[in-house]
Amino acid sequence: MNQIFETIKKIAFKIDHAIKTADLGYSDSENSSGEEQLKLDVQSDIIIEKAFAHISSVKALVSEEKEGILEISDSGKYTICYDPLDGSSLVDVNLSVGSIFGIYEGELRGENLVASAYVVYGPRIELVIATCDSKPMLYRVMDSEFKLIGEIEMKEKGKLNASGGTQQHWAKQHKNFIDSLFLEGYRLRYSGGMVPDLHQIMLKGGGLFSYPSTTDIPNGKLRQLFEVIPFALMYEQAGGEAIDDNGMRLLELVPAHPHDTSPCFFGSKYEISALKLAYGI
Ligand code: P6P
Repeated sequence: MNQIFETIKKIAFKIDHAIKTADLGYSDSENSSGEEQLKLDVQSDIIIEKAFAHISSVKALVSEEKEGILEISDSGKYTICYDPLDGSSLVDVNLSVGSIFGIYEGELRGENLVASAYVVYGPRIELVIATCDSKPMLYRVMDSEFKLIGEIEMKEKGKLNASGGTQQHWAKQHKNFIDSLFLEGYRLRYSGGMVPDLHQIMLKGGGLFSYPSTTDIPNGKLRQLFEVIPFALMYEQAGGEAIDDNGMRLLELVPAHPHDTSPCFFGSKYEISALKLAYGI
């Protein structure tokens, strides 16, 4: 597993360089969710694919930017599902973006996630790694190398409210719940980048990130294998919770298709309990 984490550190430097130097235009292709791809999306995907191509512990790769499973090695143990550059459309307005990695052993489902990692490309490059046996560990680049900063632990109750999705398409019960948090004094912190938005809530002590089922996207927007399940491990290991709109743990998701999405709620225990009450789940 350490071979994989060390490879992710090398990937982080390469993608950070690409972000700072690449052409921010659109390629003439679409990803498997039918979204237009930036040249940077394609370039980031290639960086990751090349980096893992000869790592002996890697069995296969599944990219959010492509259909299908790329077999790497029959003797490999882990399948890495990754979003090479989540929120990439924010690069051209100079906001933080990230890469997300879910490391699975066996069938691609929540219960088989053994570790997850994400990189934040912001004013500083930061990396967070969590396994099923550890709290999320925060690393920060200083003097051109990753330095361990420490464990991430969320408080029981936070102050931040990252409310995703188009508000005009929210269910009434969701709007009432989100408004109730603001009436309690929560502060809106939402950039449209899942990685920095979830990173901020974890590091600033807690709160709630929500991307619900909406009338225009009933199954939610965020992808189970590449985004939702990897962050669910992060939040649970940091002492928080991660559930869907039925109250099921996101780590119990079983995607029918690699690009399936799910409504998702990540937060401190207080906020998730309040959401369950509001949703009657
Ligand atoms: P919306 C970025 O496109 C992304 O996939 C996530 O990074 C982010 O949380 C979400 O979409 C933002 O979606 O609909 O709020 O703009």
